[in-house]
Amino acid sequence: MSNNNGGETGLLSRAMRGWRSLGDVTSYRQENGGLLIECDESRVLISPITDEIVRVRLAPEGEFGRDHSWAVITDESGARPHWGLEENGDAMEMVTNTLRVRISRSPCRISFHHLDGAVILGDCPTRGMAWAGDEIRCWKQLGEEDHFFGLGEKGSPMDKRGTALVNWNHDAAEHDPWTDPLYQTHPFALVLNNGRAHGLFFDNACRSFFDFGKTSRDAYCFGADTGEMNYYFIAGPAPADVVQRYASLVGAMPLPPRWSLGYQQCRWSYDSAARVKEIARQFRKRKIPCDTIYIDIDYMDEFRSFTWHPKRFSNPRKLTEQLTSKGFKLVGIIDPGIKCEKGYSVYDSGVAGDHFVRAADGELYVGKVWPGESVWPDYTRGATRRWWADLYANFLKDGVGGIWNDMNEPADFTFADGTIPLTVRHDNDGAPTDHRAVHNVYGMQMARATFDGMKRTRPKERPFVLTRAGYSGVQRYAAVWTGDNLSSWEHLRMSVPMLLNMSLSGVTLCGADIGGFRGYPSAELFTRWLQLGVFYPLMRVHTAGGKEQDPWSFGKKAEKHNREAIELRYRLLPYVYTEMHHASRTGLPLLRPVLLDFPSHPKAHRCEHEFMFGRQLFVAPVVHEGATTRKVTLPAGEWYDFDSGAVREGGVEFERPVHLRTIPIFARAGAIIPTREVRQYSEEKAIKELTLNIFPGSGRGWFYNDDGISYGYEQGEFLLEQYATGPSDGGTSFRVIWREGSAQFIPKSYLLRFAGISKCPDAVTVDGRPLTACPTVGRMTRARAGWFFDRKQRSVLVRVAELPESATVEVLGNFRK
Ligand code: MIG
Repeated sequence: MSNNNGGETGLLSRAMRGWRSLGDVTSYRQENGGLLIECDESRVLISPITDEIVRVRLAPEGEFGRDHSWAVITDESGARPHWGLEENGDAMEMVTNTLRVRISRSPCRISFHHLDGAVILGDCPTRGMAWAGDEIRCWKQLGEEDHFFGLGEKGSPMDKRGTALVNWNHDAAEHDPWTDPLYQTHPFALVLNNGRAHGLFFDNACRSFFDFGKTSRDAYCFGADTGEMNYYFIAGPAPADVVQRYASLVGAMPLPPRWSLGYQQCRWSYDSAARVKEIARQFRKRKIPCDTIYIDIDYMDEFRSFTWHPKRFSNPRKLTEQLTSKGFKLVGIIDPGIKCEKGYSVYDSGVAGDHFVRAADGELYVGKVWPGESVWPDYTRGATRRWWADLYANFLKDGVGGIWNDMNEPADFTFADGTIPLTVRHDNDGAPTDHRAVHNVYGMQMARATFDGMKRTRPKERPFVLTRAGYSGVQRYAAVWTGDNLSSWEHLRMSVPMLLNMSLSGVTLCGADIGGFRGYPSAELFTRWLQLGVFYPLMRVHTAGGKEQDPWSFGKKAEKHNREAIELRYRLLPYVYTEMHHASRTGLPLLRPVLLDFPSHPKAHRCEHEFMFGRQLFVAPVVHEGATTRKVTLPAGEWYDFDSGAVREGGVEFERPVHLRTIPIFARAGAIIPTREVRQYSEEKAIKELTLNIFPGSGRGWFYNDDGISYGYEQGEFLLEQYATGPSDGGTSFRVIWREGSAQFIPKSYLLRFAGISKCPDAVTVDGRPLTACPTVGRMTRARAGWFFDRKQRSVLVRVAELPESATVEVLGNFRK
């Protein structure tokens, strides 16, 4: 389906007539921690935010508008870095501790340099920043080796060089890999040039675009229909520096509840309480782990948000109680389009509080979505967000565990462009404006109100919100799924670069509909997609239509493979949770394109169907139908097959044979990966025995644990351990480097699994004291402590009941020769 919003690729070629570029510098002065530059009537404000982040604003007619951002978290302290001004003839330079910002005077052009003068990013000398009426643009020089990533939710390919993209949140119900725009707007680009990175964040929520050298060979361009030319330059040089610094501006994902990292089952729709209970029963009966079941719009009473169907869901509280007793969370969909109907309490209280958007003539705007004639809350208004948040108080009493916000671009079936009219009025946080200025933040502000509502109702629990639309920073409030994909191999493949770029753009908790939303997957496609989905931060199956898409819907053999894939996710859950905790603190994602950890990898910009999962694992999912092998090139260094422990050299392509059950996963040399026994849901039992999978080589590992749901971790109720491993004089050693937090989250015992050992060791010691060698795993498991050599698995298992801080375990022998 084509749409009116997308694909305006002639943006640059359309004559430059009417465009004015910034002229000569006429005066300048320091102001508010920045440099205010005048070029006749135009003004530019350049403000270092930190030593590595510089903000640029342009006021073509000299008047800056209100300084307001939906994305950037303001630093309350207002602390600004120190910088100096150097003037030399035709330019002046603002110098921070790490950057030089050069402003040439005639004409006024801005470029960013390393301290030694080497240029990182410069305005295009001819055009620079320009405007025509309300439209604004900025042209940058395009380097031959510049490659572009980020941009949030975009189709293929991963590298955006040579493409032009539009940002306009859109209900792209039938998209393909080339459809643009989709549901979200993240005007953030990570630029990679020969292993060095910098970033650019264009914080303008209006309809905007990026043209990464599609129209011009030596320039790239970004701009917007209206709003301010307001961008942030973010220095690297490592891609991870850029991602972390971007997160410092727009916020990182807060630590989600652990249950949301388990397996999630969704469909449009499980349309009665009986059906939901039956699905739950099947999962437990078939021993397929699952944490979450979703209910789609049909649970409502005629699509009225916050209601239940009186017959099919006559006793929601009883339903959620039954689900809770089996360890399931129920997530319910809530749409923004409110049925226009007197007597419906949400409509009535919304009208009373003047919460719905109005047309330019002051009348309520009435459009059309699922409930028929509908009105839309103005989430850009503080009072409306509070009203919306409070609506959850009652709803959540029925025991719903999480909220799914859909249709919040917002989608409106009335017009061909799929959204509400641009002339509709919004409060815009106290600066009334029309829809065009806030369209791209509508969904994010809905998610924000939902998050606040959950938090207000259950102040002790971390909310789980899933949203379709969003803008930069949406990760502060919600997880994101990529909308209505298709059950095809092409869409399975497309999801990888899409989610990798979303992850670079700050959206850590993201996923695509596993199995595909429209259409029906073959058994093979479904299994392969589920296997890929093990590594989606949000692992959710979703579909629409007549056929079931449950893990058991494709026959016995497929069910077995599907169960194995889901079980793998549950085994990896301690690792996933640890890495998500790390992400919440650093802004670095769980799902990582190769370029993030290996920027110098010669093909980093083209590795789009393989990725790092957390800091330690490389995954090469099978993405082709009927595959019997998977071509893999690992990044430089030594790697170990996660299952067999076999060593693999990086940098050389090889073919890994694959069966239908195979998921090619490789661990870094020296990786330490915490895993646990399979459970039917994330909180079924506390970890009894934590397995640490230790791979040959020198490296570190981490384990994070807490109660999985509360904010207790902010008060010290958590455990964080760091380990190290490496070759030692007599063999291999493992050590607990430090342990932080509270003893209650320490596992009852640890199983250290030293992989890649093909000869029986001479001895295993803990702090120099020898442990008992056990003839079988069973014996070892029964003993409090001991070790066992598993010849077949080529590993040494070491069981210890206690692992005190700074304890050292050594596996002694000449076994790696
Ligand atoms: O107009 O609620 O993307 O996940 O199942 C379709 C029904 C509305 C679109 C969502 C999809 C959901 C469906 N919704």
